Amino acid sequence: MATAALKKTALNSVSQISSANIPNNRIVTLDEFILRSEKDFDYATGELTGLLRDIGVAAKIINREVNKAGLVNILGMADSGENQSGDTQQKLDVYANERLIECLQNSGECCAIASEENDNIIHVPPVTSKPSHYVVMFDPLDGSSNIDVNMSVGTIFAIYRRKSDPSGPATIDDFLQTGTKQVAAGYVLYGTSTMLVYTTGRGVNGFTLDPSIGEFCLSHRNMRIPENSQTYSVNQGYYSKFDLEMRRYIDNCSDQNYGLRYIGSMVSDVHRILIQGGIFLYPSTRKYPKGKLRLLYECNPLAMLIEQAGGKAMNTQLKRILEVTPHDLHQRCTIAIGSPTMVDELKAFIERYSALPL
Ligand code: AHM
Ligand code: MG
Repeated sequence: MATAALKKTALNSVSQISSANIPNNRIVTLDEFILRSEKDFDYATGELTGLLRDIGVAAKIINREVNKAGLVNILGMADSGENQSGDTQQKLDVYANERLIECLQNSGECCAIASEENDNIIHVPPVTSKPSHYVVMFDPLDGSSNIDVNMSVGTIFAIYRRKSDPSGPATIDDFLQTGTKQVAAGYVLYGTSTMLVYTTGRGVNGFTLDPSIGEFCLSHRNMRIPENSQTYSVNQGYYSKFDLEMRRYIDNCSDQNYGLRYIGSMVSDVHRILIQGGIFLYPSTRKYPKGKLRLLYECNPLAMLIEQAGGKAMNTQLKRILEVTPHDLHQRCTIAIGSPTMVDELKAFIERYSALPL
C-alpha cells in the first residue's frame, strides 16, 4: 500500500478507536466522553481533559445567566462601556468573561488566558507545584448585539500548548501561534437549546445541555458538514461596500436562488452551516478593511472545527485561515467558511474577478 494510503488508514483507525470507545446504547456525558477520549490526545496527561471540563463548567454557569437575562437587571451596557476594540460591551459579556477566567484560573491546567474583552494576556498563577502547559483564548460571548433581543449568542474557545519554557511565565508568542497549532477548539451555542461542540483534531462532536440533570450529553457524534448547499450567510446590507469579486459571488448566489440566512452571531450562523451546509462570509468592508472578526479567538477555532468536520475556511486573499500568521492578539481577518464545494466556488469567483480592473 502506498505511504499516503497507509497514513489515511492509520488516521481512520484512530477515529474508529475513539468512537468504538464511546458507548452508543446510553447517555454519555461530556465529562465521560472527554475522559474516554483522553488517550487520543497527543499529550495524554489529563491536563487538556481538565481544561475542556473547566470550559464545560463555565459554559453551564454562563448558560444559567444567559437564560435568565430577561428576568434580571443584567441587560444593557456594562459600566466599563467599550472594550479595547471600541465595540460596545454588554453586561453579559463581562459576566461571561469573568466566569471563564475564574474557572480556568482555578483549574491549574492553564498558564495564561487571552480574551476579546481584555487588552493584554492574563497570567494565571500556578495552583500546584506542577507547571501548566496550555494557554486558552476565547470570545466569551460572541454576537452580543443579539442579547437584548433574546437571540442566540455563543462562546468560542481555542487551546494551544505553550511554546515558552513551562518554568517561567507565558509570553505573547504562546498566543501568536498559527491556527494549525491549536490542540482543541470549540464553541458553546446558547440557542433554543444549549450545545457545546468541540474538536481535539480527531473529528467533531456535539453535546446538548440537558437542563433537568445539568449535564452536556453527547447528541451529535462525529459531525460532518454537507459537501455542498444552496444557502449563504453574509450581512448583505454592506453589499455596496464589498469588493467587486464578492459582489459578483453574491449576485451569483441570488441568480441561483440560494437562500440567505444571517443571524448576526457567528457561532449561530456557523453552527447552522455545520449541520445544514452553506457558506458564511465576513469580507472586508469600508469600515473594516481587514475584516471584522478576530483571527485568534473567532476565526481560528471555528476554522479548525469546520475543517475537522470536512469543510474549508479561507480569507479573501485565498489563504487557509489556519495558516494565517498572527502578529497581534486582537488581529482581525476576513473569512469565508463552510461547505467545501461552496468555498471552492467562491475561490474561483475571487480568482476570476479580482483580476478585472474596477
Ligand atoms: P462581537 O464579538 O463583538 O459580538 O462581534 C462579532 C459578531 C459576529 O458574531 C457576527 O457574525 C458579526 O459580529 C456581525 O457583525 P455585523 O453586525 O457587522 O454583521
Ligand atoms: Mg465576537
